[in-house]
Amino acid sequence: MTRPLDKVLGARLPDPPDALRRGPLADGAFPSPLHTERRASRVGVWLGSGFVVCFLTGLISHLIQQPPSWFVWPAGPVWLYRVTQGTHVMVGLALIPLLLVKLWTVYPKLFSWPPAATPAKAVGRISILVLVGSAVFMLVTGLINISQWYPFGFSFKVAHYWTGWVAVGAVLTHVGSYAPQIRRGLARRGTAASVAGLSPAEVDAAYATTDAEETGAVSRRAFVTTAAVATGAVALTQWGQTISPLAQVSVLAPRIPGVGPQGLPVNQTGITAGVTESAVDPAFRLVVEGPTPLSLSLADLQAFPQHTERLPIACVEGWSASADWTGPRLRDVLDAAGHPRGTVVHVESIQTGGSYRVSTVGRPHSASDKTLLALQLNGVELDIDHGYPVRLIAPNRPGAMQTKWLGRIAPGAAGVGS
Ligand SMILES: Nc1nc2c(c(=O)[nH]1)N[C@H]1C(S)=C(S)[C@@H](COP(=O)(O)O)O[C@H]1N2
Ligand SMILES: [Mo]
Repeated sequence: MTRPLDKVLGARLPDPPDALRRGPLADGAFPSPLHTERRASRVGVWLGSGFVVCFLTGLISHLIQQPPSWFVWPAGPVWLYRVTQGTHVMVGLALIPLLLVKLWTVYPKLFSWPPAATPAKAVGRISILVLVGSAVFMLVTGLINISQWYPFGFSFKVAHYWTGWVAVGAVLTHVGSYAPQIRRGLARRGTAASVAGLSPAEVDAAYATTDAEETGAVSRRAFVTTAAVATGAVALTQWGQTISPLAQVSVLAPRIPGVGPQGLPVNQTGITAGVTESAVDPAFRLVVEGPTPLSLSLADLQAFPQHTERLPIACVEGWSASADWTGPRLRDVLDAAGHPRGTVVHVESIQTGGSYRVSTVGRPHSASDKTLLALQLNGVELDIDHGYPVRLIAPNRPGAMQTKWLGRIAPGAAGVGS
C-alpha cells in the first residue's frame, strides 16, 4: 500500500524497529473506549479555553510590570489584579491534570506510524510536540516558582513569558490543523456519524461504556468525573492561598493567609533583604526628589495626614491577602515636594540588591487617594518583614510592585540602573 507520505518522500518510510514498539509504545497499548475524537475534542475545548485564560491574564500581569507607552493599568477596582492573577495561577494549575487527561484521550495517536499522512498533518503532529513541551515547561517551572524554589539559571519571568507565546502559537496551529477532527468530535452523535461515515451502531459502539473487566478500561462517566474532580481539587489548592477556610488544602501553595508576621505572608524578610540595620537606623530618612526636595524622618511621615485603606497584597505567585494599611497618601507627599498631581515616579528600597527593590508608580496610582506610604499594618507599626519603617501600598497592583523599606522617591519611571 502506498501511503501519501511515501509519495512526498519518494520512498517508503521504514517502520520503527520492533524494539521500540513494546509496552506502552506497542500498537494498541492501553485500549480504551475513551480514545475517541469526541472525548479528545471536548477535553480539548476545556484545555484550550484554560490556555487562553492563562495567556490573557499572564499578558496583563506582564504589561503591568513592564508597561509599553500605550498601556495604562487603572488604580481600581482595588481587587482586579488579585482576581486576574489568582485566576492565572489557579487555571494554570488546573491545566496540569487536564493536559494529562487530554494526552490519555489521544494516546494511541501519539505513536501512530507513519507519523503523518500529509505535510499538513505533519504540521499538526509537530504542533502537539511543541504544545506539550511548552505546556509542561510552563506548568512545571510555574509550579516550582510558586513553591519558591528557584533551581534554574534563567529568569523564570522571561522564560515563562516567551514560552507563553510559543504555547499559544502551538494551540492555534493545533486547532487549525485538526479542525476537521475537532468539528466531528464536537458534533452531536447523529451528525458525527454521518460526517465520519460511520453507522450509528458503530458510533454507539465507540462511545459505549465497555465492560470494565473485559478491557480494564474506565467508563466514560467515571473518566469525566475523575478528570473534573482532579482538576477542581488542584484549583482548590490554589484558592487556599487566598481564601482562609481553604488554607488546609493548600498543599501546592506555600503561602497561607493569616500566617506570617502581623498575620500576613512574607516573601522577602528583613533578614534576607539585608535591611535589619539600615531599616531601624535613627538617621533613616525618606528622600523625595522634586521641585521642593524633601528628606523625611519617620516622625515627619507621621506628621502628614494619616489615612487607612483596606488593600490586598496580590503576589504574582497567586497568593493574596487583604489588610488595613495606614500612613500618608503618596500624593500628599508628592504635592509637598512640588509635583503636579499624577506625576509618574519610581520608589526605591534601601535594600541594595534584589529584583524588587524599585518600582514605577504610574499616573493612575500616583494620583490615587488609596496609594499610601504605609507606616502601619492592621493598626500596628509595620513589622520589619513587611517593610518598616515605610513601604508603598497601592490599589490594584502586583505584590512585586508594593515596594518595602522605601528610601527614595524620584520622578520618572524606573529605568535601567536606577
Ligand atoms: N524591597 C522589596 N520590596 C518588596 C519585595 C522585595 O523583595 N524587596 N518583594 C515584593 C513581593 S514579590 C511581594 S509579593 C510583596 C509582599 O509583601 P509582604 O512581604 O509585606 O507580604 O512585597 C514586595 N515588596
Ligand atoms: Mo510577590
